[in-house]
Amino acid sequence: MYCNSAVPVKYGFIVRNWNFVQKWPSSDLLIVVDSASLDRIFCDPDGGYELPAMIINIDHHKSNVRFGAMNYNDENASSACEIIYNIYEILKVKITRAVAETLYTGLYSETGGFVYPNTTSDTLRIAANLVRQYIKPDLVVKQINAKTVNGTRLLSKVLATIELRNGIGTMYVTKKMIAECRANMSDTENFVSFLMAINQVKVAIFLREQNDFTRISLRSNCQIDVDRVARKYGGGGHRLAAGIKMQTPLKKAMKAILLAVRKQLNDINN
Ligand SMILES: [Mn+2]
Repeated sequence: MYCNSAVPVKYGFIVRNWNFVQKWPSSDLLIVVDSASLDRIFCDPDGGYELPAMIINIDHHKSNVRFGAMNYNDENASSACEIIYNIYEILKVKITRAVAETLYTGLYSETGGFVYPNTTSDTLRIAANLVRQYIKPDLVVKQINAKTVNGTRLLSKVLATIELRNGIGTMYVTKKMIAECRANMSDTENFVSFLMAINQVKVAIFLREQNDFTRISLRSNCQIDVDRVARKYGGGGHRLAAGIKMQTPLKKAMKAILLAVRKQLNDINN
């Protein structure tokens, strides 16, 4: 589901990835969404969490390790929301308007507004059904794309860091830039698409400075499999979009990732 924290539901908990879970009350059921492995959802993977007996794993990452007692994994689905819609259909559960908005948000966000190569006829069919029956897409999209002034100022600073070298585009954001604009790290969520939109860019690399590591987002235009590059550094994702949490400062991370991507591009061209 499209949420950034653990969400209590009627019979258990639904969690999405990005290491937000510190602890949860004991429950019988855990539904994990959009996370390739269980350690993606914990703040501290060695924290001795007491897991419920029943875990349901709903995901579309190729790298998913099937950690659930039930695994609904489909790497051809555009998004976890696409799989969830299918589950609703199979179970004949009525979709409420709030659920429809959530599902549409997931489809829209994960396909970059229905333009990334993961957009399939299934994705569009589901989106069409949601629009026909439940939602007004313009209102939902307006909410998704709403930007703060400070976030937009930050964007202009980040765009100014763009460099292009042989089809590889890089850009970065530092903690200082965020502080200067009084923005938040969450404002940078879709910035990488601006880099990927540049016509010469085959691979886009967006680095985000964190307290003691660097978060790297990778996007590919089809030629290289960025999931493979990311996995070398303990990250992962999809062939055309992947991420890494690199335990090095930004400059060092930039060097390492540039080298790895360049090597991958060379291997393909030779
Ligand atoms: Mn996803």
